[in-house]
Amino acid sequence: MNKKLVFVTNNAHKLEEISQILGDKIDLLSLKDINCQEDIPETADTLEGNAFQKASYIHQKYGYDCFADDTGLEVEALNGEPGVFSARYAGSGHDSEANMQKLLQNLIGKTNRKAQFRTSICLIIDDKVHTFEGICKGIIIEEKRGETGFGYDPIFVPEGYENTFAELGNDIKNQISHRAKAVEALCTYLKNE
Ligand code: ITT
Repeated sequence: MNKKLVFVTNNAHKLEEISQILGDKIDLLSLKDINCQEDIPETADTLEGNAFQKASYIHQKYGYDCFADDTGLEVEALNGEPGVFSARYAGSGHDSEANMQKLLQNLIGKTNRKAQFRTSICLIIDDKVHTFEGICKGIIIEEKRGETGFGYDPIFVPEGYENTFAELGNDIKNQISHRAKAVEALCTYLKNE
């Protein structure tokens, strides 16, 4: 029988991406599936801390094996900003348009456009905590391009490509992204367990 794992996220895009990457090896449950409707705290000051906070909340309260991810866009010329604040860079509420505009403003006149998406996954299984990481390096372009994906995808061009994540589409994004790499490490662990 497949292992049941809850993915602790309220982001439907992330749920879709990860279920595509995991395939049918795992029975992936959403927060809806376990009837969890509350706001899960995410108040740590690191990606690792937030992933742990989200996963341990569900593990303690609902008793499921589960994992959570936290992702940030780290921009070199901005000393790693927006990083852990990526979702609320332009204020509370996940307004991707406002977040992208603020980032582009802050990069005006900067020649160093290097950035990376970093994902930290925290898995809690059989009462043990495991952490996995995935990084995707690239650059921030000057104007949005493309329609697919979410968040900062229209302004991020991954290394080795000329198109943004939002132009490349989910199939390519899911082969090379930060989240794909972190999930691959998670899958390798689950398979060898
Ligand atoms: P959950 O905490 O409910 O999982 P979230 O939307 O808050 O969902 P994160 O904290 O992991 O997700 O991500 C913070 C923000 O970073 C997110 O709102 C997006 O704006 C951005 N982001 C995350 N992953 C991304 C990706 O693959 N492509 C583009 N932007 C991304």
